[in-house]
Parts: sequence; structure tokens; C-alpha cells
Amino acid sequence: MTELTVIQPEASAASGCSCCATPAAEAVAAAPKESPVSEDQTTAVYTVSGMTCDHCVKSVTEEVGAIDGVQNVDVVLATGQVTVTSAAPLTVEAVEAAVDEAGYTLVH
Ligand SMILES: [Cu+2]
Repeated sequence: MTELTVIQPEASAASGCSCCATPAAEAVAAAPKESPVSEDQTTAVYTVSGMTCDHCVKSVTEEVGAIDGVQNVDVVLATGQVTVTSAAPLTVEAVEAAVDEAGYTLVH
């Protein structure tokens, strides 16, 4: 009698994106930055937690970029800093809603 043992190799999970799973809560120092902007533009820097890869960055960029008046969104993944350039100052509520929509958390 021969027993056959079938060993199925487990597909090892590819390391990489873990977005929408476990947001890494990291302390982020918000450093105020001076940037030259023209008078009809407002630049504000927000901090978003939970982003772990380029996909996360893309999601946040798209959602925040969809806010009325937003002209540019620049996300630094390493720090969670989101720099938003807009024609008029945005409300924190609007930005928070957009970040929330993307699945992440705006750090106050
Ligand atoms: Cu991701």
C-alpha cells in the first residue's frame, strides 16, 4: 500500500502593497514649509496616515485632486505629507472627506 502525499506549495504572498489592510500608524512630524506661490494660489500641507504604496498615493491624489478648485496635489509617501495647491483655501472638512473617500485618515 502506497500513500501518496500531495504537497501543494503555498503561494507565498508577494511582499508589497498592504493598503486597505493595516494602516501603519507612524508619527509624522509636520514641518511647515515655505514655498513660493503666486497670490492667486493657496498651498496647504496635510498629513495622511495609512498610505503604504504608490497605489495609496494615487488614490489620495485622485480624490483630493477632485475637490473643487484644487490645482495640484503632491504626496510624499514616506512622510504622508500631502501638499495641495488650490485657487482658494480649502476647508479641512473637504480635504478630510476626500481622504476618507480614498480610504485613509487625515491627521489633524
Ligand atoms: Cu497601497
